[in-house]
Amino acid sequence: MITTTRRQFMAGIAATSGLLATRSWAFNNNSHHSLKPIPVIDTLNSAETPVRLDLQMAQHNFGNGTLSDTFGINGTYLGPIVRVRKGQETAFELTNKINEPAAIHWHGLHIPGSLDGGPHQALEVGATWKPVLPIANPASLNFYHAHTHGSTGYQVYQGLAGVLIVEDDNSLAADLPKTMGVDDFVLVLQDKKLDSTGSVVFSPSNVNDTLAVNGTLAPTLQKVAPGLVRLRVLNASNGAFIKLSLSENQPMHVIASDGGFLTKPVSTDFIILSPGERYEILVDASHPVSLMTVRFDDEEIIAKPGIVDTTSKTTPVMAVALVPDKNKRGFTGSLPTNLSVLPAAEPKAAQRIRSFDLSENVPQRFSSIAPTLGNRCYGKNQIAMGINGRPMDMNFINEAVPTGEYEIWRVTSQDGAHPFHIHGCSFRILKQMGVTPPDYASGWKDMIYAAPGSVSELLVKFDHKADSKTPYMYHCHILKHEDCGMMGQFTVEDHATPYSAPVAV
Ligand SMILES: [Cu+2]
Repeated sequence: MITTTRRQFMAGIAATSGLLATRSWAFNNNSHHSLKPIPVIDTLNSAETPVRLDLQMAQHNFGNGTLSDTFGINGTYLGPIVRVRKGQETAFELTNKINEPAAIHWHGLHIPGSLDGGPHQALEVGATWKPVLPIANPASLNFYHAHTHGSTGYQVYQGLAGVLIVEDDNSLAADLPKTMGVDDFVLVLQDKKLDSTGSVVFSPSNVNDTLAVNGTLAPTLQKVAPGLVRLRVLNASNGAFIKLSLSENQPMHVIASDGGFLTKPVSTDFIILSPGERYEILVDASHPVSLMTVRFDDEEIIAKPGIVDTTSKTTPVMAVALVPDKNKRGFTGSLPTNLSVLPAAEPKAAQRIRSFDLSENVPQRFSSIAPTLGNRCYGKNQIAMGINGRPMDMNFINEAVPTGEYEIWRVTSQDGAHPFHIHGCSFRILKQMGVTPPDYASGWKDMIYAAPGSVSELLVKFDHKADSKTPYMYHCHILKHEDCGMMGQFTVEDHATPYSAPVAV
């Protein structure tokens, strides 16, 4: 839920006095009249249950003074940050007050398929869903969002998305910045298209140059407590890959990936977040520093072993200056040495290998039935996309997986870089595009990129069940690809006979 107060806006302007001489991209490219802080998203604490989430029609001001038609969850755009505790059962109450069916999925949570909120669980208009979620994840940044068959891209873009933070004993005791809006910031990044009147409009096919952070277009300046600042970053874009770095290439310290803390901070010049990915980073804001963002679409990025190539494009689309303010009291500690204990990712533990080949085309016989499957494609002459030759079919189970057994999932792509996501689990990346992943991607993940001509492998185990009525999904997280059928379904059951549908040719 987003609300930008006049007080926050004025604070941003006040912070500029005396700082205009600072050499940073943000200051050189914006008049002080346009300086905008990062909006703080309201937090709902699971101590007050049920956690009520109302999906509603709205109009939202993205910070440019124009109202845009949106969907919001409790507010005018996006939903509140929901904070839950590991080990607690948390009751939710979701009501669909928009004008079309909508499913809400808990991306990242390890919960049974019956609670997962996938496309089989769309809420009809006016309906209420009361799931009680047993929180099993370690401390992590998760992403609840629309997952409605054929409409995921549209509904997420309109605002049906939010952050769910799991805390556990380790995270609560950790010596880390924890004061929201002072030394700890949630950043929900999304690219947006503006029409000639300044309204944000749905843009199904393209990736756009304007980035919104927490529902505000291109914030430019945030006052922070001097010292280490924690940024919890979610790329909630429909299709944009986002590279984050600091203005003078200072190191950023990655402390957590999709599924939780790394073992220790990993220092890096930059990170890349595909749509759906999350990272938490610590940034030294003892002195002003700007967070730079460069965006790529799936055709602009060039896969090279292990990582997408960022040399092809370097112009930032947004820079947010983090400016220390002595009046803000925040974290005074130093970089932690240990964050968590992760088990070794042991490929030998795997009992089988499954393969997933992602493609923007499917064989002719599936192209002809594609219009009956409820998938929605946006590209010119685009009829169906698929995995292993098959477009998403709500009535077809692609894989059957036994509970509690390690497997290697091998992910390849025939065209473009596809960020692959699996429901109901966290996994470990063994190989990303042929080589060991960057250290910051060595911990718990639920996203991996696949690119043509390379093999990516992950080690995964499912601890919860999903039957054929509410199976789990695996899919490309470029939402126009997911909506067009680049998705499949799998069940997880005790002692299941492992099954993979044959690759369709
Ligand atoms: Cu894709």
